[in-house]
Amino acid sequence: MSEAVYPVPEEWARTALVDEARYAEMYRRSVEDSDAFWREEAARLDWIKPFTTVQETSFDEADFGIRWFGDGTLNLAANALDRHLAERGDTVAIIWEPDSPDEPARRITYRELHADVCRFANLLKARGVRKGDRVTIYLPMVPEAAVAMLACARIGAIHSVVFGGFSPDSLASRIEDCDSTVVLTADEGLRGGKAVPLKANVDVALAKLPSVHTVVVLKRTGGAVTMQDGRDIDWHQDVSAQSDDCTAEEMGAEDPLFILYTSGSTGKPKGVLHTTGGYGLWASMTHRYVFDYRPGQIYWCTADVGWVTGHSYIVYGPLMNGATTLMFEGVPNYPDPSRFWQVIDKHQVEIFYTAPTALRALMREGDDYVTRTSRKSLRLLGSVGEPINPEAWEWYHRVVGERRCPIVDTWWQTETGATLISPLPGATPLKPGSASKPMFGVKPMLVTSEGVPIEGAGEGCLVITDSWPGQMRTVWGDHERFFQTYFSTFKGLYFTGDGCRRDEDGYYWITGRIDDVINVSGHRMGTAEIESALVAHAKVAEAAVVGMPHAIKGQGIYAFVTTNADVHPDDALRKELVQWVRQEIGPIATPDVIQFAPGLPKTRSGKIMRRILRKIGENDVGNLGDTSTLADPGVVDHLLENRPGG
Ligand code: 6R9
Repeated sequence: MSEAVYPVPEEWARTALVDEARYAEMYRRSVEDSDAFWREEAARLDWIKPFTTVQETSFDEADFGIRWFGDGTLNLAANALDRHLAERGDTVAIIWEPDSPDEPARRITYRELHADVCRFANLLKARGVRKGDRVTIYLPMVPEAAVAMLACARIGAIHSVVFGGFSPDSLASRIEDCDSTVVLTADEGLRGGKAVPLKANVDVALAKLPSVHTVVVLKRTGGAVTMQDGRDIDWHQDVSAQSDDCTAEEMGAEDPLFILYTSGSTGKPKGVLHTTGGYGLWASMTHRYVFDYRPGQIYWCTADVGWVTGHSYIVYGPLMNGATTLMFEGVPNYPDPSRFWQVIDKHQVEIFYTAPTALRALMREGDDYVTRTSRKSLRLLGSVGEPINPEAWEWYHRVVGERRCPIVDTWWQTETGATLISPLPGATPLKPGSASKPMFGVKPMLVTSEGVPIEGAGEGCLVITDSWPGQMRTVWGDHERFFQTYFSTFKGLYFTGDGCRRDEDGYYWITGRIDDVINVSGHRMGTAEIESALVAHAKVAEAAVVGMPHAIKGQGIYAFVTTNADVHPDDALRKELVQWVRQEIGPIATPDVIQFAPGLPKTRSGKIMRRILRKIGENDVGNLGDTSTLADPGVVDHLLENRPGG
C-alpha cells in the first residue's frame, strides 16, 4: 500500500462547496439528524407535489422495505431539462465527440435537447408506450441515447439500457426478462473505426420475441439494414412528424425510473430497479459535491451509457445540475493513445472521470502521448469501476493532472445508484488507492465473514448498515432474490460483495470482490454466466471460471474446461471456445486463458473447490491450503502440471 498523503490544495480548500470542516459537520448531521438533512438536500430537485415522509426503510426480514420521499411526486426529465430553460436554455447540455476526430462534434443546447426529448417522447406515445411500460435501449454512444432515456422518463416508461457490446442472446434475455415491447437501436455503432452491427443483432435477438412490436432505428453509419414492415421504423423520419410539446408525467417518488441488468455471483443477470425520487436526488447530489460542479464547467465522464456510470454521471446527474456533459463515442486509443487528452484540449474539459483500466492501458504507451497535449483546462480528475492501483493513481496525478488536480476515487455499484464512498476535492486529503470517506448519509461497516463487526483499523467484508436514497429497490420480477442476494448474508445489513480495509484515519480501501463476480476492465462479470455459456457448447462437459490478475484489465478470465470424453482438447478447440463465449455473451467476456482439465477439484459432496482454482488463476500455488476434503486430490496435481506456461 502506498503511504503517500496529498493534502487538499489550498485553492480547493478555499473555494470548494465543501471543505474539511463542513464535510465533518454535514456528515454528522446526515446521520444524526437525517430527516432534516434529507429534507434540505431534496430541495435541489423540483417536486410537483412535495413529500411529507422522508425515510421509510428496513433491512430486516420481518418488515423489509425501502421507500424514500414516498408521497412526493416529480418528473426527472423535467428536472434535467425544463427547469433549466429559463436561465440557461442556450447553454450546451451535451457535447458529442464522435469516434473519428475527422467527423464534426455536435453541441446540443438545453433548449434543443428539451425539444428532441419531447418529440421522441411523443413518438413513443404514438407507438402505444404508456407509464410503466418497459423500453429497451440498445444504442451506441450518441446523444440520441440520452434523448431516449429522458423521453422514457418524461412519459414514465421504464428504460432498460443494454450495452452495445452485448451479443444478440444477451440482448434477447434482457428484453424477455422485463417484457419490453419496444427496442431502440441504430443501424450500426462505431468504435475505434470498426462498425458494430446493432440492428442485425436486434434482428437475431427478436427472431424468438414476437411480442416486440416496435423497433426504432437510428441512422448512424448509413450501413445497410433490413427493416421489418410494421415493426421497424426510422428514427428521424418518424420523429420529425412529432410535436415538441409533451407534458411531463407526474411520477411518484417510488415509481420506477429504470432497470439496468448487472451480473451477480449466481444465476442470470439481475434487473436492478431504481426509482425516481431517491435516485434523482442521489445522482444529482453526488455529482454536485464529488465533482464540486459549477454551472458552466465542461465535464466529461468516459463511461458508456450502457453501464450505471453512464446513467448517473453522463446523463442524469450532470443534466439535473445544468451541466455541460461530454459524450464520447470512441475508445481511448483511436486513432492513437493521445485521443483522451486531445479531446480534453479540443473541448476545454475541466472535470475528467474515467476508469483505471483505461489509465493503465494509456500509461503503458508512454508519457509522450499525454505531454504533447496541453490539458491546461483540467481542474479535477476522477476514477471509477475498480480499485485503482497506486502506480496508476500516481501517473494520473503526476502526468495527466500535472500535480494540480485532485483525484476523486469514487466507490459505488449499480445497486447503489451513485457514489457511496469518495473523497471530496475540497475536503479530503488524498491517499492513492483509497476511496477514502463515506458520502453524506452513508454508514459503512466492516464485518468478519461470520458477521462480527470490526472496530477501528482492520479488514473485512464491506456492508452498509442503513439505507440511502439512491439504493436499488428490487430485482425486477424477483423481490425475494433482492432480499436473498443483499440482505441475507449478514442479517439487517446491505452486503456489497466487496472486501475492504479501513486504516487508522478511517479511510476505506476497497480490495475487490469477495464473491464470484470478477471485474474485467471495470465490467462486472458473473463467473456463473461464463460457465453456463461454456457448458452450452456441445463439446464441453463442465467448466469453472475464476479471475486472474491482468496488468491492463485489472482482472482477466481464467476458464477450466472439462470436455466430453470423446473430444480431443487442442488449440483449435480452445479458439473455438473463445469465439463461442464472445458470441454467447459478448466480447467483454472473452476468456484470457482456457485450461483443459480432465477433472475439476471437487469435495466429496461434489462441490467445486473454487478456492483452489482461484489460487491457480492467481498463480499463487505455493500454499493451496487444506485439500484433504477433496474427492480426488490427484486432480490438483494434474491442474498444476498442465497450467499454460506453468
Ligand atoms: C460504478 C460501478 C461495482 C463494483 C464494486 C467494486 C468495483 C467500483 C470502485 C470499485 C474499488 C472503486 N468498484 N468502483 N472498486 N474502487 N472506486 O462500477 O458499478 O459495474 O456495478 O461495479 O465495481 O467491486 O462492487 P458496477
